[in-house]
Amino acid sequence: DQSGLAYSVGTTLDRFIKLKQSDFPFASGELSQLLRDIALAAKIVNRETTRAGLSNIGGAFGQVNVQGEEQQKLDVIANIRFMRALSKGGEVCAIVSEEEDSVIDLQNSSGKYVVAIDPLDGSSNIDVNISIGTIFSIYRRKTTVGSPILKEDIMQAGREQVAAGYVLYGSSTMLVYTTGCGVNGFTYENSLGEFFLSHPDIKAPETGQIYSVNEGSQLEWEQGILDYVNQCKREKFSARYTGSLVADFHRNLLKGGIYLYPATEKNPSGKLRLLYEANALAYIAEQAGAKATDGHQRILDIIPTSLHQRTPLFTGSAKMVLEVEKFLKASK
Ligand code: AHM
Ligand code: MG
Repeated sequence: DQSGLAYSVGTTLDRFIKLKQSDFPFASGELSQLLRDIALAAKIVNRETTRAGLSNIGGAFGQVNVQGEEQQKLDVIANIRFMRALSKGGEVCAIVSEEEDSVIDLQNSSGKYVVAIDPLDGSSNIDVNISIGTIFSIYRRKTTVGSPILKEDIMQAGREQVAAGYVLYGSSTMLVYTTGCGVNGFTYENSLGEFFLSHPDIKAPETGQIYSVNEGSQLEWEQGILDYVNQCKREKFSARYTGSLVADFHRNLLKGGIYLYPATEKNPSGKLRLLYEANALAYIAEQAGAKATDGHQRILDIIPTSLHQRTPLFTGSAKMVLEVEKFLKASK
């Protein structure tokens, strides 16, 4: 990486993106611009998030989204902000969002990219001041630029992603992303309004001592999950679960650990959505040397069949993910 000399901890996100553009041999700068558009929307959502308690925009909006869940006001706001950023930029031709029933075809004749996004994940945490996140995946469209959007542009396997990332609105706000050349994390400096490189080339520990799962669903788990979690307990691992996927994923990525959302009676295919939750995190996990599977196969190899498709998700330190797969197999 020839640009390696030109950036270091403290480099701004803008500068980093520019320097990294040379990683794409045919890049015309559109992907870079798209990443900048996302970063700008993230700053706006960060602003709305930090003052949510004050301006009375937290709380249920009274509407129900596609999955039948209560939509929070901030979800709606975040969705609007990201939609606006993605549609105004000109690089994107179609958007899939957790908050929208169907594909948004931007009718943008020059847009090369398709974006799948969960604008504000972990929304049950908004009102109680716990971390929330944005998750995004970027794909190159399959069909010719300028032609109508087809199913094959949208229903791409996760391994086709050209970039993916998340924003964690936590004790600090961070943007973590990959374009397939490792994972880098940027921390937001409020007073300057900039993201700065704080976590260059993130590598997940090979194993860890944290497991993150909603144990309230234990009676609904299949035997293999129960066996694995009992094993974690015998090894005296710590249980850590915020109910915000991005926060739980981020912690385990840095410290070593595993996040599990298995199939349950209520959600026989798990709860999380393949297109705009699992795929992005799976790509980041793999780029950091971690793993992500549905218990049997790589998340990135799943060919989606519907927009809001769900999948079980096991992601985190490589050895731990392999271990849970072993337990699942053994219990069959
Ligand atoms: P959301 O998209 O409605 O916010 O749901 C996704 C969230 C994840 O962030 C989190 O890991 C999970 O749902 C928690 O679900 P549960 O409350 O069933 O444990
Ligand atoms: Mg979500």
